[in-house]
Amino acid sequence: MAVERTLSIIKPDATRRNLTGKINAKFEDGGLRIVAQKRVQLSKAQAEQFYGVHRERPFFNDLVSFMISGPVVLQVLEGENAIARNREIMGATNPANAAEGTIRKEFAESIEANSVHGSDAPETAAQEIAFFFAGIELVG
Ligand code: RTP
Ligand code: MG
Repeated sequence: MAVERTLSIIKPDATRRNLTGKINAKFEDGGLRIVAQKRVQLSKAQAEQFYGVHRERPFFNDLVSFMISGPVVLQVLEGENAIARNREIMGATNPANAAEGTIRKEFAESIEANSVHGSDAPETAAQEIAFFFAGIELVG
């Protein structure tokens, strides 16, 4: 297994409820290292571009509105098999289907307000990290 990096976002429903530390503990306890982290307010244009792959989906406008409804925490997580590992720690997109002990099972409010984002493949991880972070901000 290779050491990978993945882009994580703690979403506005979670920052609003002050859950950043509890979510970070799940990542660290799960074997991932937070190698970069910053709290920002996304603009509408940034959220639309980030979720551009979903532009034609019926939930796109709601998703963009939700993602700019408050601050998010952008993170780069590093570890063995980090992309898949992170998605295991997050749990299924819909919290109703998420396994016990996962972030979404414990914290998500709905299929949309589901507390975290994680990249889904090596190519998207590299793109998403480069979208939000400069190389100098990544300290392994
Ligand atoms: P993410 O990209 O945020 O890590 O989540 P994911 O891969 O598990 O889910 P994806 O299919 O990529 O969807 C992106 C985000 O859109 C919202 N969503 N809403 N209302 C709906 O039916 C619906 N479906 C998806 C969620 O916030 C989801 O994480
Ligand atoms: Mg996704």
